[in-house]
Amino acid sequence: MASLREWVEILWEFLKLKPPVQRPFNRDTLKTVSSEVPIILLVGRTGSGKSSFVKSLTDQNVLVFHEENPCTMNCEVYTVKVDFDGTSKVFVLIDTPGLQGLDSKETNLKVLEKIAATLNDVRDLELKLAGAIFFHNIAGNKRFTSALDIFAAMCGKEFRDSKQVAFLTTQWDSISSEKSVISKYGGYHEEIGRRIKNLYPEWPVFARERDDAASCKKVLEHFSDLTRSGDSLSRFALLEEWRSGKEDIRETSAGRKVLGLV
Ligand SMILES: Nc1nc2c(ncn2[C@@H]2O[C@H](COP(=O)(O)OP(=O)(O)O)[C@@H](O)[C@H]2O)c(=O)[nH]1
Ligand SMILES: [Mg+2]
Repeated sequence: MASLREWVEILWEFLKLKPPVQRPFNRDTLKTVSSEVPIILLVGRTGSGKSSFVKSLTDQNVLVFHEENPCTMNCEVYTVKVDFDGTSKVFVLIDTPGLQGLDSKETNLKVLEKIAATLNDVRDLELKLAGAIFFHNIAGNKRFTSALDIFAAMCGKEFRDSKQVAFLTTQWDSISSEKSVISKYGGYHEEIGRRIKNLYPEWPVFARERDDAASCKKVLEHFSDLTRSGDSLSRFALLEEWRSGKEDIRETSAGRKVLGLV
């Protein structure tokens, strides 16, 4: 007969083995969405805070990066409800697998493939892409240009040169325990802002001081204010090029950027 302690251990093992709550397939989530709901693509290196951004806005089970779970290898589609001064607004966020350095060609191509396939579902269901956010973890690798170049190629000139793209720096709290870290590190924040403005003058630059919902809302507010005219997805280069190139990701501008061909 097992002792109480052994029973507790058996129960604990059982709980640990319990599979996480199944989320609907991305396409099933998208089928529930009306065409008015802004859909936003989240892109950046692994560990840049994409999944945490979603997690701070929802009770759903969101996989965030840690040692046992190094990276999400699939796009995940989430519907989130955000409250703006008493009015709630629904957004769809597409969490994507992390881009890697330029030497991880195969991984980066896989990431592009997953993004193209998910956006193709969005297009099939006649939904529109309201925008894309590029994430940069300021406490991590300061050189973000390779992932940013891949992202820029993915968007294509027309989409990229619009206000539909935002640049978001994250995890300011991890470099300082002081309150109001942005004001302390404001110099660096402004420097990034200047660099981005030189490259892509239309993009707003936001900062997440800490992993909270308020900083996510500020960013999403930008997209909810945009008047979405026309079919923005047809201007998103990765999807258009992928479709016209018989679904060969290597033939897209972003694929060629990953392969070092441009
Ligand atoms: N201190 C701090 N940690 C954060 C913040 N945002 C994310 N993290 C942590 O950074 C790690 C990577 O975040 P994750 O969202 O999984 O990155 P992803 O790979 O881009 O999806 C996780 O361990 C998070 O808990 C933040 O604003 N502050
Ligand atoms: Mg993630």
